[in-house]
Amino acid sequence: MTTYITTPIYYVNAQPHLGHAYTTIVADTYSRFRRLTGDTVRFQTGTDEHGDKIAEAADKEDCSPKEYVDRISEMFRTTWPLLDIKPDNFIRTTDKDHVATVQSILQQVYDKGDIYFDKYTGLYCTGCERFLTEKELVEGTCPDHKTVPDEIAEENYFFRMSRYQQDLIDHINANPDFITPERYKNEVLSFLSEPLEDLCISRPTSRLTWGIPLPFDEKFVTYVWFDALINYLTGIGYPDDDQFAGYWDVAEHVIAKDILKPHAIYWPTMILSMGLPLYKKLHVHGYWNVDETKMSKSIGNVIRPAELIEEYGVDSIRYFCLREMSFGLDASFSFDAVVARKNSDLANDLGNLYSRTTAMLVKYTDGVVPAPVRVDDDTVLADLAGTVLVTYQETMNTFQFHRSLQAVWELISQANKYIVTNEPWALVKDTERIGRLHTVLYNLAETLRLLTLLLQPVMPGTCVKMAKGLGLAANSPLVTDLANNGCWGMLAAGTGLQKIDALFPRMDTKKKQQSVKQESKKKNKEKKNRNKQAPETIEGVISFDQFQKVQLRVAEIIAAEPVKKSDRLLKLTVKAPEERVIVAGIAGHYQPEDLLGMLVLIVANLKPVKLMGIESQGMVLAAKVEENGKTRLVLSTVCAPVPPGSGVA
Ligand code: ME8
Repeated sequence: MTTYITTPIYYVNAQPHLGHAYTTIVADTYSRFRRLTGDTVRFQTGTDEHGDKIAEAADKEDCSPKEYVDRISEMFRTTWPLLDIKPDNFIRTTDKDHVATVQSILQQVYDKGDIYFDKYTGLYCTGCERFLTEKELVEGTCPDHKTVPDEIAEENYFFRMSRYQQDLIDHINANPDFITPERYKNEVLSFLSEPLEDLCISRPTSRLTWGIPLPFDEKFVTYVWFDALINYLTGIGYPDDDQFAGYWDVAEHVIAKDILKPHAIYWPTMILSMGLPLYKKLHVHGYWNVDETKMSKSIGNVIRPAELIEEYGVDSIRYFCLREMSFGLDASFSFDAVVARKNSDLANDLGNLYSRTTAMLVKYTDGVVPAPVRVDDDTVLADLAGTVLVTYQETMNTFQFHRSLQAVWELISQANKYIVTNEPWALVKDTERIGRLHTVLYNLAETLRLLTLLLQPVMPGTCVKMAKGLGLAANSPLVTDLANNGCWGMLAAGTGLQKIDALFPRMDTKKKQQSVKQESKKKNKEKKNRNKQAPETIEGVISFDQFQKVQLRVAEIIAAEPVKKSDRLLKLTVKAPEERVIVAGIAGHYQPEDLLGMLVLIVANLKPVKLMGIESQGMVLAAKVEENGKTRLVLSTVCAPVPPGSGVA
């Protein structure tokens, strides 16, 4: 099979930030995953270099647009290898062949009668590089750039987008996976339920010269979106290249929701006018926010990928991005969240499993993978690996990367438990149980091999190390061929291990504190301003390590009832994800029936205690408000639905 995956081509009016990095990591991960399954893959990214924004940015820097775009485009190009992102093609809209193809498409669409000349007055947002409708404005400003759009009246060329409105609606309805996640498909259909206006596709040279000249009127240049979207075709050799059709048939675009309309409406109608089949899929993700605001160059709250990599390492950042964001929803960036993921998921769970297993293999079987004995008696890891492999592939194919990683971590966590339950250190002391020891060690080594295979797309560098430690070449089919080796039992007994360094040394939280000092200083200041009564110092300070021992989870309340003879306690049955009972002192604050279905935060690893004869297995968190000498409790909850049992970072 063939895969063609693209990112947006980024504007070169500023340097790359984590938002750009995220989309490009997603496309890179997907392309690596499809390669694991045996596909021929083409992955394209690039830079969008024409238009008002770029001309303005060059002007500010006192250089020609060409000098300016060359410099910033290079910054994008050189950032991607730092993140282990390997595109097959990096396209620039100033490339000669792109310019020629845009002009020939414009001529074709014009000749067909789909472009006409007219007068137009509209509200133009330079940040978005497009006219906004009144409906899109929030209190008179662009919702993304928080600026008042300019009213512009001029004569221009228009593309008859409206002509293709019904065809597009029909296509979306007939192909439920055309735009995913579903919320974005619904957004587009809702937009299309109103008559579509035609699209202004030119700018007079009196206002802007930095663009591709219209082939049929040299007094105009092409509107930047009409130019930019065509990159998806020119990058694969449209129209003449032999490889074009093979890639175009399977084209998948990844974008964030800011550019949904150009991709889900302008682009398909342009393609329909050209007489080409529509792209296969549009994958839309949410925003990375900092302090609840979209990370954006115009707001200035950006996180630079290069700085993150230096501090935390490439693979920790790739993992963090994919694990922390539920594709389609917004996510919050914080340095603390990166450190927590690194220390807990990578150093503790994965790193420890790897180092414990390889250390035991070195100690108990001279660093050689033993042959399993009585395999049929012990299929716990093999069975779980089977289900994880299915979930992993389904979710990777549907861009639910956080779920793929959750599934892989189930296997890691089960394998860590497997070590504790099977006590290899005891087995080795008993000559009659050496066969059992060999089975246990084989199962653990095979789990590591499968983990190396499954984590390749997300953490390629780490997987090279993991493969090496298992005595396998980085390109061994055992760790790079999911189609043939994505099943249990492929690691050959007799494989000799090699020594490698720890995969993820725990993050020194002090060091991290230094580097994020500025951020926390700022936060502290804000906190103080918010609550003047907040104490200056906090008593009973605990370390980050101590805090990490507290397991916080999201739990769904599935039953609630008063506790007999108590006017303070309620007995709650929660799913977290296992069912458990928690006795909570919230009777005066909530009616039992109001609690059903609520997603609350609980401390999951408290030692059980008996309250009024009922064993309470945990504690529910609530805000404690002191008002007029009385205490009011308000349960802490999450602001969007999440599966019960989700961890709290
Ligand atoms: O729109 N969170 O370029 P652009 C997540 N040139 N993703 C983010 C993000 C954030 N806070 N900020 C940016 C353009 N992105 C056009 C595209 S395509 C034919 C032309 C990512 O530089 C995300 O992928 O403004 C978003 O869609 C893209 O950068 C916008 O990049």
